[in-house]
Amino acid sequence: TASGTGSAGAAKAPGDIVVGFAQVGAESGWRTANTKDIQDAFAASGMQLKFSDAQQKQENQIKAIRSYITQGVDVIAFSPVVETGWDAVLKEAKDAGIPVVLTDRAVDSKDDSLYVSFLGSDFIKEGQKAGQWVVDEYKNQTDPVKIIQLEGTTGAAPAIDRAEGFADVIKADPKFQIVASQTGDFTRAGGKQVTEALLKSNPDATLIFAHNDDMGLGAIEAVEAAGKVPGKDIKIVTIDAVKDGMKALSDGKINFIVECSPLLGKQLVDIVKKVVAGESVEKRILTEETTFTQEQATAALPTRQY
Ligand code: GYE
Repeated sequence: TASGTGSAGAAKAPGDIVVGFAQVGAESGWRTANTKDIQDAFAASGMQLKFSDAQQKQENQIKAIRSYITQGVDVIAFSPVVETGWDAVLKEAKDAGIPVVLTDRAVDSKDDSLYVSFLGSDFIKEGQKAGQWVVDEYKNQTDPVKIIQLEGTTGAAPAIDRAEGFADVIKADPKFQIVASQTGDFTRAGGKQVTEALLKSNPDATLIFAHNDDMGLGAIEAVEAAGKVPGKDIKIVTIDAVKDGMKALSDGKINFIVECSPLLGKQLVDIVKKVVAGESVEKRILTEETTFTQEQATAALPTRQY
């Protein structure tokens, strides 16, 4: 039970509730779907949403949060671009009596009274699921499996946790070797550029683990430019399951995708309503997710929302 900072007492009409949302950026298909879902859910709720895009820069997000504090919004929600460095600004929000809800990404802070709730995925589990697919896929191979890892934004919860979960599972067999690991910043351009360079220095790599679909899609271009066949010569495992990723999976260019749902809007609206009404909310709310093989992607594509 984490609430209590909400303005309890006379119920506020939805139209009088103002929420400030500080988004990470527009770096990926996942992020675009997440932004749209949040904006749609708030529009449907009748509440007022102030929205800012930090272009993947923490300083911009801190500025946005400070401006929401100055404007005296009822609730601040944000998806922290990186895990650390939030204590000061979150303390300012707390001192101003404005509850903060974390969506999608976690903060690394000793003081968990700085936010009322954290809604999002279990990124460690996602990395483990990707690792488990790799272990199963190569169960009959004894030769080393040389892996290139495309990391998400340095210092971001999903980059840290997905790497950790993946490493946890593959370490059971020393034949799995991560021969290179570098950030592609969760973007398609970043994934392409890093893969180009890493394929040159590691021509014997046969597997790419990308922390999101967009970097995997960039990697496909680099693999093809190197004269190799993505999905065959170089297998690719990614996380997200946005439409472009699912298409590439169905086309055989990606081999496996772990789902991470960007559809957090409705749940965020519910949390905000409760917080404003002074009701208690769960400190940690997990989203439900699955995984997709190539066949499953083909079956799911026609009805995929994002
Ligand atoms: O996987 C990636 C996006 O934080 C879960 O951020 C999110 C990640 C997502 O850029 O595509």
